Amino acid sequence: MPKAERGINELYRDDPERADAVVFGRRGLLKGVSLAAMGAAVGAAIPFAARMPTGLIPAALAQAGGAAAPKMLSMPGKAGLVVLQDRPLVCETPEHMLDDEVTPNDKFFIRNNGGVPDAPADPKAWKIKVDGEVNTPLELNLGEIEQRFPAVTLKLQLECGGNGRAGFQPEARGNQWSNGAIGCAEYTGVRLKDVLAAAGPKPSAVYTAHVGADPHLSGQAGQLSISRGVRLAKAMDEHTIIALRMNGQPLPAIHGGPVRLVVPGWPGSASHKWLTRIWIRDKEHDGPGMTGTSYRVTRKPMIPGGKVDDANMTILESMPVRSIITSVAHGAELAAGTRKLPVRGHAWAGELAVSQVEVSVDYGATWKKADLRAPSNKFAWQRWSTEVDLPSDGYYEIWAKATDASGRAQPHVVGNWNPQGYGGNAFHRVAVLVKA
Ligand SMILES: Nc1nc2c(c(=O)[nH]1)N[C@H]1C(S)=C(S)[C@@H](COP(=O)(O)O)O[C@H]1N2
Ligand SMILES: [Mo]
Repeated sequence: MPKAERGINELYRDDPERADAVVFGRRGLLKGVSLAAMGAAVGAAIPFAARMPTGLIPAALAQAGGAAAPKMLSMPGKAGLVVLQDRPLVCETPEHMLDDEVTPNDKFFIRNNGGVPDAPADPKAWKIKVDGEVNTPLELNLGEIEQRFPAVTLKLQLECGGNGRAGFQPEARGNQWSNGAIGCAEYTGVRLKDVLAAAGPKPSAVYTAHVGADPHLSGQAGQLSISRGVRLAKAMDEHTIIALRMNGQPLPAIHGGPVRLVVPGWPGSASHKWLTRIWIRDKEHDGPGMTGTSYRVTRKPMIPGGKVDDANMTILESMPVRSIITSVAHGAELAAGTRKLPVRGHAWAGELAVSQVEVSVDYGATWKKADLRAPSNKFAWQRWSTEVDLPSDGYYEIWAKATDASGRAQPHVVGNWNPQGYGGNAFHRVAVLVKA
């Protein structure tokens, strides 16, 4: 076993041969001493060891990771999320805490790039400006917005563009999210398209630019911590909303209260919090988070860790297909003799619907099709469920694989390497131990 202070992923990155030697005993077929060594490492016999690809890091070891136990969030109104960063505050929801059909406010992940603005004394007086390439620039407070435009309530997935980043090899820059930078809450607000229609986009209008009230970490006034935008067509989608409520409550301050955008299916960074201005532009927006390698993926694959060719980078729009297992926690211990295990979770695929979810307990040698529900509205995640057979006691990994409506499935390992690690959507793997 590697020393606890050195994570197995780190060891694989720095010295893959030694890592293999530590985990597998030697390269080659998993048998004899190597198998016994790995079984000891994961704490049990591995019934499907013969089907385990050589070089695969057992999930139990991979996610045991580094030295320190994860730091848990302690904040009124929030559950014990895993803190990835304090300043700005970035917190991930462990996958098994995402089992609810609709993600409650307390369990929703947090991704700030700057500070949190002071809560307004009178939320209804909070103003939003719409200007730029429009015939009638608007400045409306939230009271006026609610009065003037029809209300809409939708369940919408909000996923950070970097969700799954921890799977990139070599490591990609940024917060090392597992799969928990996702939530699907029920938001209430007005359609952005109704507000934009009232302003009257000019023929020159092609892109939005989003501005919010969160202070930059440098303390410099006027500097934006992030300002992204989307193509006008996405802004005009009827599921893109200006949200004032989350799960029936006034939008919590940490999630952008009193008002934010929700631009579902695209990187969460487009869903601007503490919204104060929508600037309509006659070209692609170039604010912080729009340029260089930010929120960009490759057109053609690049050499992992290699030199970036700017011309090969393109803005990430629809998020890729992903599924998570939410009914059983990673590292769960099940009673000896457990032979059937109900498994369920959620799946989503950016702009697309999910067409199929499959589950494997034998390292992908065989797959079982899960029951998959239709989304309650477009851009809501989809519930899947099934039951798996565990032929004996021992160590298992449950793998989930979703396929989107275009036929594209999640890969075994993260591909499409890009410098900031977007779109990493490898299978979610959960280790369980049926205690002998
Ligand atoms: N004003 C503002 N809006 C923002 C951000 C931010 O830092 N400032 N972070 C963005 C990013 S990167 C994500 S993933 C989502 C996260 O929303 P949440 O904190 O409600 O989960 O908010 C987006 N909106
Ligand atoms: Mo994000």
